[in-house]
Amino acid sequence: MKDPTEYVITSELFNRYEKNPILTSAEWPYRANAVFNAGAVQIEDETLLLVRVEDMCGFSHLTIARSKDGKTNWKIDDHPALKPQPDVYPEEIWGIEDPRIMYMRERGEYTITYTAYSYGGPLVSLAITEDFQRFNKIGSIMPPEDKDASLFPHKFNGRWALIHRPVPIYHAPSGHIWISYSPDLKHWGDHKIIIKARDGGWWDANKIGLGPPPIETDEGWLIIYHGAKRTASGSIYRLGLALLELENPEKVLRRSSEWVFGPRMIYERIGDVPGVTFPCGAVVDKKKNELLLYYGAADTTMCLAIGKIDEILEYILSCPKG
Ligand code: BMA
Repeated sequence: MKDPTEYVITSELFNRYEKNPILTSAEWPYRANAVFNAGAVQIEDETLLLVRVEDMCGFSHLTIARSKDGKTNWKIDDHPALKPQPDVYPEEIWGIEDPRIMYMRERGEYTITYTAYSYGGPLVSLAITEDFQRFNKIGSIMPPEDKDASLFPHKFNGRWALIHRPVPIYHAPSGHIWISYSPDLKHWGDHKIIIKARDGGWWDANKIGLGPPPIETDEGWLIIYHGAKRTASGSIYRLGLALLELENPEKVLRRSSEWVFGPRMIYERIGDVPGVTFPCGAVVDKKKNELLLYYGAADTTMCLAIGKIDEILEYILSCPKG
């Protein structure tokens, strides 16, 4: 039998870092089952990952790892930055997962939207920090079932905007990408679907969700989203692209028909949940024209893939109108 890595398609827009995985539970400073689905942000000369760590009870918390080049020599905190606090936030009873980090220019603060795993199912929670040392948990902002959420970095017509993925009871399990608005980051309304899951045999049929937070480019907001295609042996989590209008992110300018990244390597195909590539964070290095995509592989390790920003934009601009 051939090694599945021999089937790697070389024309993918994102190239895997040759030393993947970049973080595993083996080098964690304390006992952990898996480290994956990290949020990412560049702060001055340092890349900060807020890593989802699954403990040996099955619950997740979030711990910081830092690196100068975003690839090697990760300094991992020996304690969680954010942990479930079900006594104060009952919705965190079964853990907190999958953070997306956004710097809010006007406020000079970072927002962290994450999944709180409540009795009623996963929901969207928000925490705010200036320095990644002290965190102000705002609490839940969307009821279950809802996840894959990120804020935009500024207001639109006086309101903050949130991308998220509620799961409806009709046609379940399914879910489209929605946008909602708030005057104060607490009260949300004006909910609208912006990107629909496709149907039938598509790679992004039935269930899609935002990957990293929206990335501001000259052409529009670049959206990297996942599609979960159901198969006889579980779902395959692959990634596609969309482009939203800068002034009005409800307007989808382009959307890729094909996926641009998906599980191929052994570390993406074998793990606690096989066949999963799941990014919650990306860092743009404008000088190098690079987009560093940080993704969880098989719900087990943290990996990195790198794309050229101009190639990614050229590709999405060649895709069908949204
Ligand atoms: C999604 C999320 C992710 C996870 C993925 C694959 O629904 O819960 O945290 O990586 O499933 O298990």
